Amino acid sequence: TGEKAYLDLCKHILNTGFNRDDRTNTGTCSIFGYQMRFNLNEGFPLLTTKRVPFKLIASELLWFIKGDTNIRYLLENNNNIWNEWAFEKWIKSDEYQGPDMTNFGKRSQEDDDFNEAYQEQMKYFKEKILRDDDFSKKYGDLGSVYGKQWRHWRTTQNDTIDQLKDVIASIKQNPHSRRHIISAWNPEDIPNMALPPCHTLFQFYVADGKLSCQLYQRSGDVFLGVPFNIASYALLTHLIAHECQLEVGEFIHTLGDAHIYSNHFEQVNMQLQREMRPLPTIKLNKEKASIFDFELTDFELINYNPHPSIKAPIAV
Ligand code: DHF
Ligand code: TMP
Repeated sequence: TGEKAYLDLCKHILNTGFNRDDRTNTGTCSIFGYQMRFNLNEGFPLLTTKRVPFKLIASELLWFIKGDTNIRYLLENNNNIWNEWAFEKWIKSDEYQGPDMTNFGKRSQEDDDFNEAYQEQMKYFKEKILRDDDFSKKYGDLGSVYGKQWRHWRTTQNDTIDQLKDVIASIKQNPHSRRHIISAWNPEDIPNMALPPCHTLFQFYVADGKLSCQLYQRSGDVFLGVPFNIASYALLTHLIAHECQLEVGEFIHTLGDAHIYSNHFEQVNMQLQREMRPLPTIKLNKEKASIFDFELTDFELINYNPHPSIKAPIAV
């Protein structure tokens, strides 16, 4: 369990995975089907073998919980993790007049001159999202991604369903229900998303006064995305347990295609050589009853003393 489960996954992929091409043309080593368990009473599962930026995880989660899908909120919180997927929509639009940015993710890693031009366009894009309301509405929105499906799932009757609110109510009213499920996978809406949801479906379970959560993730970038996803769902479980006056149980992470990108092999091997340290703990502001009232300042991460961060390029 715990961080060891994550390091075991990395080793397992490197030892047994298939080398496969992928959508981003980066190449991956990949396996299909894997499960990790994190007992949330043994500490908060934020990796210690590299620094993982908790603030970015917390602000992304609050953005989902608000039902927001526009990167403006993330940028206001100095969170740049979703920029590339909004930027892509902008450079593909008729309004974009700058230098050719086709395939910017790969080209920016291989060509210094191109990277300089890309950084400049990205800086302009970010400033415009922050300052220009119309531009931000048009190009800051990632479409029907997580926040939309969690809080405003559209029905055939032209109503919306608030899955998050409904699940919290059902955990309170009928804790032993086997139907505490939230799905981000909306087949009809997939074409309207910047990226089809990677964390696809999750379920809650109550036993012995403890709340557990299991996530099915269809696709996992094990070096960059998965450490965020583990901490994000652990935090969500703490938040919902807090609101429902339950203790926390386990976070169970089930993965479909679990892959390490070929340009992350070196980083993973470096991380595998490091010793794990004790996990941090998390403290939530007790004055806030509802998860919908939480802000960044209501989380306190205690005793996080990780090894240094390890940089890696993200596949777009
Ligand atoms: N695409 C791919 N290829 N992999 C992903 O993990 C991914 N994740 C997305 C969107 N698209 C994706 C959303 N989540 C980072 C982490 C999570 C994430 C997006 C990006 C990331 O780059 N993490 C860096 C630090 C970033 C920073 O400090 O700004 C890291 O080292 O953990
Ligand atoms: P795909 O849509 O072709 O599967 O590409 C999505 C990539 O993003 C894949 O490498 C998985 C990764 N990813 C995560 O690992 N976690 C996340 O939360 C998100 C949004 C993406």
